[in-house]
Amino acid sequence: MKKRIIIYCIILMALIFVIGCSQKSQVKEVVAKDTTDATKPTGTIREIFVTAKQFEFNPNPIKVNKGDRVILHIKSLDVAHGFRIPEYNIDKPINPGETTDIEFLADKPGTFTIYCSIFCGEGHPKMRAQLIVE
Ligand SMILES: [Cu+2]
Repeated sequence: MKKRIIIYCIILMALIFVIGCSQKSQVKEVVAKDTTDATKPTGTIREIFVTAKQFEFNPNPIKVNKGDRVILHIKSLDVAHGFRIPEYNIDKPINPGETTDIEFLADKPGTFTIYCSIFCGEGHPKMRAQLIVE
């Protein structure tokens, strides 16, 4: 008699266990949709060594791909210059004898003018280069 009750209990527990396991998860898969127009980072780090001298930047143009994380190492070969790209909110002095690092995400495609922002001599107003983000 006692044995039968124990067997029933075991069967009942096994039944509860099987039912519990067969319940399917009702969690729906959520597909994330990108609703922004912002350029996604490509994950590429583009390191470029740039020199500044009266009255040019090298290389020119500086070419990167849209979405690249760009790291510029800029060195002046003569006097103090500035490195300015208004559309990217970049404006840094380039002091002679040291390397200035500028890092940014190239999230805006297009051709942008790079200006020297520190007076460096008579050719200063014409000291320009181009950044091409494609
Ligand atoms: Cu200048």
